[in-house]
Order: sequence, then structure tokens, then C-alpha cells
Amino acid sequence: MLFDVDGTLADTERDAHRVAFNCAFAEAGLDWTWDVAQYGALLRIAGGRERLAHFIADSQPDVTESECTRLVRALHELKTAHYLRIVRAGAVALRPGVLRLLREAHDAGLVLAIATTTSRANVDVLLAHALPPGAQTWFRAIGAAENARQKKPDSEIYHYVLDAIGLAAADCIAFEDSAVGLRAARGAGVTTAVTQDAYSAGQDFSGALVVLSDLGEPHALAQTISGTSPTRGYVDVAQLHVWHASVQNGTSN
Ligand code: XBP
Ligand code: MG
Repeated sequence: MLFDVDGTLADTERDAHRVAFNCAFAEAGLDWTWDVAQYGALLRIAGGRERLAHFIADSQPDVTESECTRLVRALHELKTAHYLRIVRAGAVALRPGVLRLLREAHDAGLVLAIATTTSRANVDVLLAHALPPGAQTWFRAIGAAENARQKKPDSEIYHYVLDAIGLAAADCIAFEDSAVGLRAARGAGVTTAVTQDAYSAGQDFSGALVVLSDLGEPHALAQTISGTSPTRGYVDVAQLHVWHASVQNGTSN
């Protein structure tokens, strides 16, 4: 099982990454603020540095190219420090069903890995603060921003992770929250289930095995937006086997 991080393991974007960017702007003496809606539009650019560069090129005509490069590096460093502080303060919780499914999959001996475009430090702090102690070792490989030159929707990070875990794409399933992530996973040939969030709802999820509101819990079932609903109304290891068999038999939609 390959997991995206931002938006999939946890709703990190609106109240953690966005807030961290705004703190970095303020600390640098800039009067820029990304509101919730504007940040949603900027999210189609994967990668914090790339997002900053796009924003500056798009809306700050007075910033020269070399100044932009310097600014992006400095702001992203500040932003990462703020993000780490925000997550350490406990502001980010895992999405419904994530811990249950990770634990169940780990106990069943399934291979777990992470394929994200966010920085490695951000992954480590989230795993350390949102998962039980020692659970970081559940992941055979973690592929993050530092491991791929091209960000999602490019598939490079998925190829990196497949190589690191030594499994074929056909034996894996990816969980993503966004169209950008879905394209990255599908481009590497990995069957992908989408758990959409407030930012990604309504995006083009064609090619997804299923689109759900979240992974669901026995007491709070997932809503199915498209595709076949999980048998029990939530995603568990038995459901992964059902999906794997249906993909192998060519009976998935
Ligand atoms: C989401 C991203 C990241 C974060 C910000 O990654 O695109 O860029 O928004 O993190 P994913 P950085 O959904 O693949 O987990 O500032 O460290 O890039
Ligand atoms: Mg994501």
C-alpha cells in the first residue's frame, strides 16, 4: 500500500501548510497572505517551492528572476520551520480510518510505503506526532520531495518508491486525495483509490478505482462518490484483497 501524505494521511494543507506559508511571509516582512480559496487554487502546483515560484512569477512583477530564486529558497526554509512547529503543537490529526487501516495492514504483513511531494522533514514530524510510538518503522520506504526531481503529477516518486520496496506496480494500491496525485500514481501503473477532501472534491478523478469521502470507520462509514463501495462501507485489508482480485481479473470499473 502506497500512501500520499498531504490530504491523504491528514488534512495538512489548509490549517498547517497554508498557515506556515503565511507565517513565513510575515516573518520575511512581506504583506502577502494566502487565504483558504487562493491556496486551494495554488494547490494545483505540487511542491511548496514550485508553488511559491509560480505565485511570485504570476503576481509579483517587480521581483526579478534571481530575486525570485533567492526568495523561494529563503521563504521555503522559514515555511518548513513553521510547519514543523505547527505539527509538533498537535494541530494535525490523521484522517478517518487511516490509523486503523495502517495498523491492520501492518499486522497482516502488507508492505507499507509513502509517496509524497512534501519535504521529508514534514513526513517525519507528522508520523512522529500523529502515529503511535514506533509506527514510523511500519513503512518499508518513504519517498519524499528530496527523492524526485519532478513533482507530481509526474510519476517519478512512484517509480522511486516501487523500486525501493521491490514490488511491481500491479501488486500495489495507492491512496491519493487529489487529481495531481492520482495522475502520478496511475502514470506508474499503480491502481489508485482516491479519498477526496474539501480542496480536491470535484476534481477529475477519471482512472481511479474508487473515489471515497475517506477510508471510513466501522462507526462512520465512508461515502462513495464513484466506483464500487467497499463491502463493509469502510476500507480494510479484506477490501484491499477484493480490489486486488478485481483488478487482476479485469472486473474493476
Ligand atoms: C503536497 C504538496 C506539498 C505540500 C507542501 O504533497 O504538494 O508541496 O503542499 O509541502 P502530497 P512542501 O500531496 O504529495 O503529500 O512545502 O514541503 O513542498
Ligand atoms: Mg495529496
